[in-house]
Amino acid sequence: TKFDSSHLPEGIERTFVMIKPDGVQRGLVGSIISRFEQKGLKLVGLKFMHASECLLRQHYAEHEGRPFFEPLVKYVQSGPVVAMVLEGPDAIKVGRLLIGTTDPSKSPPGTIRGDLALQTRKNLIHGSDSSESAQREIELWFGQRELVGWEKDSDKWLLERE
Ligand code: IDP
Repeated sequence: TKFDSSHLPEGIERTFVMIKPDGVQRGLVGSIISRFEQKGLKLVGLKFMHASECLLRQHYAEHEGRPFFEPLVKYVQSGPVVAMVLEGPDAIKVGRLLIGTTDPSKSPPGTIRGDLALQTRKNLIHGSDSSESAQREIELWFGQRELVGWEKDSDKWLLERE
């Protein structure tokens, strides 16, 4: 596959996160990215784009046929989004924890959805839910040259490596 994660150190994962159009329209891009940055996850890909219908249908393929599928594709296509890839220990699980539960009204304070959103229909953000979906989504949204591996100096204060 295009993005084999075997080159990553043991326990280090990459996850795909997307700030949906409501996050962009509400001016929350900076504060949402900050939460991941402050947690210590490392940005290895970042772009601002208007996702095509075709891309979104593939991205949400597992929901095809559900009643919310068409409105969902329309919502995420209604304006530009911010797509990113974040790397770190347990990045997929950690990313989901920071994001919170699908329904923001049930998502605890301290989570992105719990603090900043009210309803499932406009829940601000997407994050991969498994290593399979992370791999699939990163390959779908990013080209190989758009991902940048780099050494983050502060990792020595965040990661126990020995
Ligand atoms: P997740 O984003 O928390 O992983 P999923 O179940 O994968 O949640 O659903 C994908 C997206 O579809 C949700 O983030 C939300 O925008 C939308 N969605 C899910 N369930 C519903 C629903 O019951 N009504 C409306 N939209 C929904």
